[in-house]
Parts: sequence; structure tokens; C-alpha cells
Amino acid sequence: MRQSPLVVVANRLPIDDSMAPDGAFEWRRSPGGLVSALHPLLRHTPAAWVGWAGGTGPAPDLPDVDGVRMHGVPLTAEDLRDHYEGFANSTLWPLYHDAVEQPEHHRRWWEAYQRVNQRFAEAAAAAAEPGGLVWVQDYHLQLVPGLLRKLRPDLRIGFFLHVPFPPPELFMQLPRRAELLGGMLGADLIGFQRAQAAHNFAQLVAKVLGLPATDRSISVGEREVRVGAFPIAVDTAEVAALAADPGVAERARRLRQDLGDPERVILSVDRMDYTKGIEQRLKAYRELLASGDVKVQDTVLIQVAVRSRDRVAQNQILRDRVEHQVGRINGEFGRVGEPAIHYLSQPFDRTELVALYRVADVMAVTPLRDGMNLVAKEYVATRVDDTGALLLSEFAGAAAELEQAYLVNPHDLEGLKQGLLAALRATPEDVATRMRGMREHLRGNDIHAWARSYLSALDVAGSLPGRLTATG
Ligand code: ADQ
Repeated sequence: MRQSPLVVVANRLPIDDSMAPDGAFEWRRSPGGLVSALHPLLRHTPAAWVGWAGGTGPAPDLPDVDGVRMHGVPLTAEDLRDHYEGFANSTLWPLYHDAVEQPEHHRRWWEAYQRVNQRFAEAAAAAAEPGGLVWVQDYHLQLVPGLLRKLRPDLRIGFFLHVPFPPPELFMQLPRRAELLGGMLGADLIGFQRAQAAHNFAQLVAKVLGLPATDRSISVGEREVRVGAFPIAVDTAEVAALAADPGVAERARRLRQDLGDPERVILSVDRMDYTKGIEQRLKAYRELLASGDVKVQDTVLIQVAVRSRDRVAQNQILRDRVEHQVGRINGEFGRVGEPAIHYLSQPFDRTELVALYRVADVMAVTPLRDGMNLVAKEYVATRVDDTGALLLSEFAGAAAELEQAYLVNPHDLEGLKQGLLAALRATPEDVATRMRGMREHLRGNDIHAWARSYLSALDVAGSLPGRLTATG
């Protein structure tokens, strides 16, 4: 097997499930934050990506995509059920998101998590060249850094957690908490979205493992593991260029016309997931319609909620409840040709998504807890004329940077309603001042800056191409 100087290890490969008639695979851009973030970076880099290709049984042989080598990791139906849907998405995911749904604990799931992490570690060990860099992504693979270090002590290993890292009171519930922390400590650099997460991690390592730890550095025997916040971002220039494209502007104009040229368009774009606060938002909207503060004659809400992790029971339940809620609100408040809510559960291509962002006068991003939330940043990046109000949850990682958004606590129904009304009624001057500030922030803090800061911190020996690590 040819080996690569940089290997990304993530649960999924970033390619589409379907092959084009000419045999080409495409990067899978949606719907999910991880691929959206890494896609612009790795194109045309001598890198490899290790991940699951979808489906069960042996991993297919895959061609390179845009010069990036694809290594499939096989998963059985049992692995999928117990590792992916089980330990990753029904134990860790809810626990890391404030336990807004009850995390479940099963010993069989933990066994699958260990087994699958071992398989990913072996695939990464085979794919990396001597002294290479391996960058492990996210909560599905927390044991990989430790397992990989045993197999290949010559490698530099990075780990980045895309989701929140919880406070000790919550993490301590995990029956295998010591093993999970120990697995992450196999890395040389552990990156989080927020400084608070790095702080939580250091506290836990000191408490559970008794290791000397600060928010920046942890001593593991002879090794020093560095820890830090690296808030993920979007390709600001690329998104802005797409938003300014005349074809996209025309598409946005048509969309607005199709909506009946309302005075105000509110947009929400989420994966259908209970952390995203969709039910709370719809409830607030219903009350605003009922009180007459918002009227269907002049205001339209578009709720995009693309199906995701469908086999996780709580997501199925959520979907039924949201669809029931939308039906009820449209039945009560809609009129012929004038629904109160336009509900869409399909994935969109980038152009269509950016056209939707361009149409939205108010973007409502109100998760109960979110590692970052790239939708909020994508929206800001599309507002090239400084119009548009961002309503943002205090509990999204993005709120630490986008302080000029209309910030709300999504658990507070009254606060949510007032925040939405404030965003709807804001003066163009206020909106522009806030948007200008946020756009300015995203110009300097884009996905390239994020990757450079992470990879240059990891690559102490300077073995990667300068383009990936050079600052400035
Ligand atoms: P996600 O929970 O998937 O990501 P988010 O950051 O909002 O959440 O990313 C979603 C991505 O999917 C965005 O790029 C968005 O454009 C895209 N998307 C959503 N709906 C879509 C649709 N209908 N069609 C096409 N594309 C769609 C996880 C964490 C986040 C963290 C990211 C990156 O939960 O907190 O920001 O990883 O680290």
C-alpha cells in the first residue's frame, strides 16, 4: 500500500455513496459539518482519508478523489448497530450535548466501540508513511489515538473533537470514563471547539487519571500532550463568492417570488437531531402566530430539517413530532397558497443552500447545545451586502465568536420569542452594524486559518507542505 504524509481518520469517507457513470466518486458535501469543513483543505494535497464507505461487508476498492487517497474501513451490520448507532450516537452524543436526551449504557456497545476503534487504528497505521501525521476526528474514534500510538510510535497524532466536551459532572457518568480519556491522551495535540471544553478535559484527566494537567498541557509519563481550542470555521471567501454569483442571486429572487414576495423570510437549516432545538423553535413560532405578533400574510418560515441518523430511535421520534407540529401549525394558521411554515427534509446542493441563505432576512439557529454550528457561519458569510439578522443560541460554540448576533437561550420560550421579534423588527442600520462585525471576524478566521493553526501546532517537525501550515 502506498503511504501518505498526512492521514485524516474520520468515521465516514467524504465520498458520495453513488458512483457517477464515468466511475468517478464525488466528495460528499452534505449534510454534516465535518466534511463541509475539511473538504476545501485536502483537495490536491498528498493526503489520505481513512473511513467507512457506507454499506456493510468488505470495504470497496476506491479510486483517489481530487488526489486524496481513500481507504475504506469495513463495518458489519452489528458494528453499525452497536458502535455507530449505539455507543457513538446513543451514549456519547447525548451525554456530550448536556444529556438533553438520556444516554444509554450497554456493555455490548462498548465492546463494539473498542473493536471498531482498533480496526480504524490498524487502517491508519497502514496508511501513514514513517514519521507522518495522522489527524483523528471526533467522538466515534476517541480510542484511536492511544491504539495507534501502540502500533506506530513514530507518528505525530492529532485528535479533534467536533462536538462539545462535557463538564465533569456529566462525563463522570460514563462507566468507561478512564479508558476514553486514556485513548484521547494517545494524541500529541488534542483540539476542541471552545476553551471551556479544554478546561473540562484537563479537570477530568487530573481527577480520573491523577495526571498533572493544565488547560494547555498534560504530562503523560515522558510525553507532553498539548490541549487547546481551535474553533472550526467555513471557507468564507468561497461561500461569499457563491453568494455574489449572479445565478445564485437570480435563484434567490425566484425563491422569494415563489414564496409570494413576503416582507420577511425566516430560515432554519438543521440536521433532524434533538440537539438542534427544532421543537422549541416551532413552539415559539406557533405562540407568536397565535398572539398575532407574527402574521402569515407578511412573514414566512422555512424550516429545512434534513433526515439524519434515522435509525437512532430518538431521531425517529423527533421527526414524527416535528412533522406533527408543522402540520398542526399550518392547519391552524396557514391559508390557501400561504402556509405558515415551509418544511423541507431534503438535502440541497451548495448553490441551492446559499440561495436559501440569501433569501433569509432572519436566520434562526437555536440549538440546545452545539459544538460550533457551521450553518450560522455559512449564513454570515453569504450576507455580502451586510443585510440579514442572525438569531443564535448561546449554547452553540459559534456564540463565543459571533457576539453581535441576536443571542438567545433556547430553553427560555419567552426569551426565544422576544429574540425572534427583535431580529424581525431590527432597523437596517442595527442589522448592518452587527453583520459587518461578524463578517469581518469570519474573513480573518476561515477554514484555512483553522487548519493552519491546528496543523502547524501538530507538525512541530515541519514535514507538511507549507501551504497547509504557513501562517499569515
Ligand atoms: P453538525 O451537527 O452536522 O456538525 P453543522 O455544524 O451545522 O452541524 O453542520 C451542518 C452542515 O451540513 C453545514 O455545512 C450545512 O450547510 C450542511 N447542511 C445542513 N442541512 C443541509 C441540507 N438540507 N442540505 C445540504 N447541506 C446541509 C458537527 C457538530 C457541529 C460542528 C460541526 C463541524 O455537531 O457543532 O460545527 O460538526 O465541526
